[in-house]
Amino acid sequence: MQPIQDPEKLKEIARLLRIDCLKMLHQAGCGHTGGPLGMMDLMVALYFYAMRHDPKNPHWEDRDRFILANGHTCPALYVVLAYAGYFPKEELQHLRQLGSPLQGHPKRKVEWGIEMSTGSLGQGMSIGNGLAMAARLDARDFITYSFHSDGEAQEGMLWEAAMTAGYRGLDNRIGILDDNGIQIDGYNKDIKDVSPLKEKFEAFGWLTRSIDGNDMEAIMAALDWARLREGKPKMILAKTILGKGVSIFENLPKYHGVAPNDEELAIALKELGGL
Ligand SMILES: Cc1ncc(C[n+]2csc(CCOP(=O)(O)OP(=O)(O)O)c2C)c(N)n1
Repeated sequence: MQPIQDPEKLKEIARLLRIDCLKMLHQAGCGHTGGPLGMMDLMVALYFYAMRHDPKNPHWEDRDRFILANGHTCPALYVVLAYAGYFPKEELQHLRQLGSPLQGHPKRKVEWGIEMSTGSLGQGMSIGNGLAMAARLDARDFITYSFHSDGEAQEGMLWEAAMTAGYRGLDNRIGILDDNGIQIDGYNKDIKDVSPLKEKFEAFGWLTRSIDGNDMEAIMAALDWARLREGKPKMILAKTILGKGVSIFENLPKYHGVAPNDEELAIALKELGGL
């Protein structure tokens, strides 16, 4: 796919995909709303600006790989993949239905752009390392991106793998961590504060960059930075707002894992200009 260079176009795609995401969740009657809305700007920048991929050739050996380690936020991944053309948009209506490939957590289906089954938090970092090491062994120049969350950063497994990536200097590896301060049971600071993430990743051998993860220009600059730096894995620490774009969801832990009801959907669509 040709990268979209205009941040205004990317912002518009993010707005449209927030609407698709909410409609899909409303139709399903269950699923995660807050995380996907918060990370949508990052996902749009990844798939329409930064990553090398071709929806018409999903098995392309040299495609960049994307692993959604915080698998519960897959509604964001599904709308991005449908918009990119990996599968028909109508399939979004079948989210979480029996028999649909679009389950509540990603199930691997490379033809549809879903690189790996995820959902058990912490595993995605190791999967990313494996792909990055395979690229090295095969002398391929694809980049492996993995997406993480602050709640996930409470998992020990994430840190074991982060240590490996640093130790091996996996510079073909880019992480993005959605730091929205919220997890399933409330605010991280009231449960187990994972800060300072920057110092922790740096101590484990990563280069880091902290950004506002809802600022499209900042996201694009950070992805450029990450692609150009050599010698170490790179982690983009993105502060986002859970539920971004819909005032009644923003920053409220309740919306970590519930779908919008009729009334909430109406308010959300009005605010996002989706009516
Ligand atoms: C190993 C593991 N333990 C527990 C869970 C249950 N779980 C699902 S989402 C979640 C909270 C994750 O926090 P975060 O991703 O920061 O939440 P969000 O930003 O999406 O609100 C938990 C504990 C899980 N998926 N995997």
